[in-house]
Amino acid sequence: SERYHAREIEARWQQEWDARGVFRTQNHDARPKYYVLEMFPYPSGRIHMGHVRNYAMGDVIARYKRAKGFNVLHPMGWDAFGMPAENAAMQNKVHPREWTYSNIAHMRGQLKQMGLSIDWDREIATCDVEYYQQQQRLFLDFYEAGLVARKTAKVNWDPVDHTVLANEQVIEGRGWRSGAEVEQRELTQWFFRISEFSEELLTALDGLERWPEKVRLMQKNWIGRSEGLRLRFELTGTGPDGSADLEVFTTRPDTIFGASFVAVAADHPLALAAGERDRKLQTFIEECRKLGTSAVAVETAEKKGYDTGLRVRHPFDPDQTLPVFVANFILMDYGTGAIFGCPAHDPRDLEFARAYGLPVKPVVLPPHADAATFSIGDEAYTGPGTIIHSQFLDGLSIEDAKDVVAIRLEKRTLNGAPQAERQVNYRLRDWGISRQRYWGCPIPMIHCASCGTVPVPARDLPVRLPDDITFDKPGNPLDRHPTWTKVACPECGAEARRETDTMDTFVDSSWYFARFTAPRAVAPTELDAVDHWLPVDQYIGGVEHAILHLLYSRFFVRAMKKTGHIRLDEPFAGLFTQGMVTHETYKDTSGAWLFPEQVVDRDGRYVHAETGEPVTVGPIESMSKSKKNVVDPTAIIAEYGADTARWFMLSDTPPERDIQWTEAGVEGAHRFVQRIWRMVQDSAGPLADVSEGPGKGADAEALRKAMHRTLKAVERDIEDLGFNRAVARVYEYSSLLSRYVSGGAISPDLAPALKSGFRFLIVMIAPMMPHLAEEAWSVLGFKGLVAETRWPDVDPALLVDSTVTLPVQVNGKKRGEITVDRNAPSEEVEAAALALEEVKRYLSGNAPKKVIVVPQRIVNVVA
Ligand code: ANZ
Ligand code: ZN
Repeated sequence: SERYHAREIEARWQQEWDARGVFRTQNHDARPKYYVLEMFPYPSGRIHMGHVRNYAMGDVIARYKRAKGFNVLHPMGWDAFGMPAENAAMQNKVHPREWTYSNIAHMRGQLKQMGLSIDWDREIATCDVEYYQQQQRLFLDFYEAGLVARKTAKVNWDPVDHTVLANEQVIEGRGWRSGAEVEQRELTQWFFRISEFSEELLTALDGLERWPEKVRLMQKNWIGRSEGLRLRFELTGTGPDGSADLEVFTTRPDTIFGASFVAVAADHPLALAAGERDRKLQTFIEECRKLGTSAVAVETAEKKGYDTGLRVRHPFDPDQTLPVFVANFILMDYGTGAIFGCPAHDPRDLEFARAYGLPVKPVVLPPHADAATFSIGDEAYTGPGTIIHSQFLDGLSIEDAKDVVAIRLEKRTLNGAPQAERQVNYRLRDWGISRQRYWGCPIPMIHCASCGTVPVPARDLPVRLPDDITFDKPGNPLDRHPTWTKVACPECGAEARRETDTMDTFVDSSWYFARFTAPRAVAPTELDAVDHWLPVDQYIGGVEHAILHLLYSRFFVRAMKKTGHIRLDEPFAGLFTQGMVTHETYKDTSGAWLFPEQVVDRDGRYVHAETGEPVTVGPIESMSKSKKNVVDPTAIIAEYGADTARWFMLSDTPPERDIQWTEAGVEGAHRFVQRIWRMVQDSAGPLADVSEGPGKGADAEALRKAMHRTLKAVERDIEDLGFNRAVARVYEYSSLLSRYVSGGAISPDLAPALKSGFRFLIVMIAPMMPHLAEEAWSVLGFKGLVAETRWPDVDPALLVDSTVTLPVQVNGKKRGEITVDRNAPSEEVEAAALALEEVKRYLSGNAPKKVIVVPQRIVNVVA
């Protein structure tokens, strides 16, 4: 028989689907809806194996749900704004727009080669003016609704590139591109007030039952709700800023008797005022600023402090005073920017206390520990326990002690106000969306000398990105545009200046899933469409987006609801985070990385393909350009076909785990394609004029059972996203089929059942290997397209075993088993039990006293 020519065949079916508009989705349709979405790609230039895995999974679900009778929405778009386009512009003198759109064109072609069942009519790119114009509308509506704020904030500033850097772009204190030492700068920026929704974003997590527990937990921690106390310490004198007290935030007021110092952030007003008088402190403050304020930087840096010489009184022991430090591990924008330190029960405080020789006094006794001997070594004790060494708190639990301290201090007055106040605190900060970059969505605001900041009137949208920009100088090209920045103030008409900041690209990806429901609407959404389709039933993507992207999207939907663009709260009902694609790494004798195609296996040893020198095999790691352990999907598709690549991606490894790409694995998948193809070809002739039917005889019955059981199991596996299990069942089922085909000699009794058997096989492989499925479908003479065929109904009668296996007991002890027809009459069951060798032995020739048959359960022989 003829080999399967994937390239040709796949291209043909892709054209056919396209021509017939099989995957075009109407918003109005009587069938129930199903929205499946994979996180849209960044148009970097070419697709990578991670995309292949992600889109293969989504496509299985989309095709399966379509076969199950759903009206499926499965769209694709491009997360098209962002820094790399500008980098390309600087390096290769190509316009960011041109670079982006040509990448999109190339990648669209690559994705089409994968044979994805996508409604390409709904394609959007976030850099299309039709898209970002609606995003500007949303911004204005959010502004109107009080969800936008303009505030100053600290940012990482790259003094060479003249740009703000995200925390991830600062590597060991230096700009990732320029290598310059990053400065902390105060900039006035635009913010979305996501913190308005902190509580709601937290509590609604409980309702997201089809989200991985891990992701919900990550979001919870990111939002970081804590119940604590704002508590004021009295200064022994007047502070350098004229203050009489210092307010700290604590979640552990129960540890107040273990306090041995107080510390403030480098930018705390008290620190700044004290720094005015103390050059050394000034230098220390500057050092702290360089360290940066990202949580990671603060967490990992060595704890350092500077004693201001100021002292505060302990609230319950006025004779005891505590030193006030400026410390590098205190964040200004959390709580009050000041703490009391309890080294015995906080690791950071302990590290600090050891460095500065401060007392470490335990006040929480672990269960079963002895108060007389308990002391703190290298590790702070943060577990549960009972309060000790704490006067009126002694013997209380941590929770009760927190309450007692709060109640006492709430009642007490210090400098005319209660000394303490309870407070719920969130770690979640407002979302700074300003980027000093060109290739992003312009923020539709205008700065007027007399009117202040004025929104661009809706009728003047879009604020288009100008095309004529230059990258010859560092910084934001929009800033130095001679005409674009000049605009008449919408309020007073005087010459004013456009906002030149553009939006963080996370904004673009926070509502694209809503836009897909009416991608050409002249408003951000069409209410009917967005209400019909959302929430996304199944969202699939990388776990690297588990926090920010998902949280921002959840915020956006709420903000869109508040501004009348949507009527629900949660965008994604089901979420799945897939694992990475990994590969072995290789190095040559000089220690340089090698691409997999530069390495060959020579008699079980890896050598360099050209030089023949030995190659060291390194660890298996996520595919990455830097280690060269990448395999190009296009090359794989060209060699083996998309179906093989898809099948391999779905086989063996559970989708949430990392999958290792291997040559052997791909070849295995490819052999399976060929095997199915051969089987189909061998049977096509003999089955040409056969109509489907139950067939006759035991083989036909066994086959029918296998068909329905496999179908049922594959259904369940796909619904549970257990693609690897579905694949394993198809393997098993196809080898069963191949036994019946055995080179084309098919018995007439079996033929009608076998024809159905093939139909089932094809339907089941279609979500994973859609091209092979179509080809086999047509070769075997089935009508229409598999892509338009309903998933068969499982016949429940065929799922039940017609035989049952029963234990046989003699005098209450199990002595053997019999397998009988499920509905066999009792006499028949009894006879079978008595015929067992074991049973005969116990009866030793005598007739049994009694035989009790419990149908379909057990046989008991009384000897
Ligand atoms: C005293 C104390 C004793 C604390 C103890 C902890 C353990 P969460 O739970 O994450 O909200 N803190 C408060 N403001 C801070 C700031 N701006 N920068 C750095 N740390 C700050 O953390 C609350 C705890 O973190 C607070 O409770 C405070 O230290 C510290 F045995 O107060 B605690
Ligand atoms: Zn004005």
